[in-house]
Amino acid sequence: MKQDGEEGIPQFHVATPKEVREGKTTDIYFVRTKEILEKKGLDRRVKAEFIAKGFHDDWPWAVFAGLEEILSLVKGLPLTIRAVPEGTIFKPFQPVMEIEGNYKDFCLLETAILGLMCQSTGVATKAARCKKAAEKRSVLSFGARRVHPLLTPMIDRSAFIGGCDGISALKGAELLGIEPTGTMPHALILLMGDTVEAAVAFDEIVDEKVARVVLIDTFNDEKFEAIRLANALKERLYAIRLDTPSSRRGNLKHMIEEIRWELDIRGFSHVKIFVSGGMNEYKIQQLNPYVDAYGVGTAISNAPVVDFSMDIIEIEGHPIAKKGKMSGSKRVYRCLSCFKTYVTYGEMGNVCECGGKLETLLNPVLARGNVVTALPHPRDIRSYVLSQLEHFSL
Ligand code: PCP
Repeated sequence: MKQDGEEGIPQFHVATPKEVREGKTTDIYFVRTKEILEKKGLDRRVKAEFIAKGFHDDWPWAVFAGLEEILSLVKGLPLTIRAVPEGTIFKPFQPVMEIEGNYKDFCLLETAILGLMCQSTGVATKAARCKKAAEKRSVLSFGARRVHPLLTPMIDRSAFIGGCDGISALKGAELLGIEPTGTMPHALILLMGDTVEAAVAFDEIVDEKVARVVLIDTFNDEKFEAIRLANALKERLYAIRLDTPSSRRGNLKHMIEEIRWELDIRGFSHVKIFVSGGMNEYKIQQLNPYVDAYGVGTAISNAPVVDFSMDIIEIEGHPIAKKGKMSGSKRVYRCLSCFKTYVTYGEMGNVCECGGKLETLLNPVLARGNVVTALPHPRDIRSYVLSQLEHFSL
């Protein structure tokens, strides 16, 4: 039987992990560079560092992500890497990773390493911004349908470590060791022919531990659907979800305020309000007074990437870097009290100008190809991000 990609057989247009490790996703100019250096016998030992000169939308900070996949890519190679822990909140011009080794041993992997870092850091940062904006309210990542399915597990992991309280797709949840979270699609209500009928069927059939969150914008006015539903499911109704199409949204905040009022005066103050469709950190801040949870798709899964660059900063032990770049192998310290960050050339004491204790952030993760750092569970990375978020504003 003909395989995917054989003449006339459609295929997924992706590289395999093996091809990525072989450098098959590299930019051609690195292949030519390697050939020239080899023909000229220029096998140089270098240090190269990864920084971002700025972030999209003037985000003041970003959440570093992608390290575990990078270690999976380079493990076993004669390289030594220092990096900040995954989930570290960092600022522009602050090194997040440094590779040391013979340039020829990793030059065909620069493209892939940057790809792993740039996309997941963008997604994790947007997730953290939405979580920061939502304060104590839940933020669920519903963006699997907006990206190439072979990437959804990475997108979901980045959204989760960035701060999302849950994700909707199966594989991502499996990788994270959590239950996938979801409500119900419009399709169920259309096929059942009525919102309340669909809710009752959901309540009859779906596992008790799944919160009864019912979509109310398929057919009729959301306020009257909410009242009908609450009267039908009473205490079993956990929340209503509004995914109202933009053509009908008008003033969404007022609509939700009205629904909240109508539910409360009828004794249904236990029913929570869940909103999805076009949500991002700015819309979340506007709707917070009346909303208990958010479903965010595109804004997180298709977050702008963080434009990291990898630049040589040392050749054969001598500091050297291109124009616009500071040479030399650096140290990164952060104060555990005021969260001020210092980037230095050489060691500095462990006391911040505020008197707080300094921690080093850029620490060994790979030593001559061996992973020398514990890989925290995504849940712990998420807790690390949430603990830092308290010290950073949007
Ligand atoms: C989508 C789905 C996601 C929403 C939109 C993500 O709704 O419910 O929660 O939206 P965003 O990408 O704009 O943030 P529909 O496309 O109406 O799908 P369904 O009927 O399956 O809920």
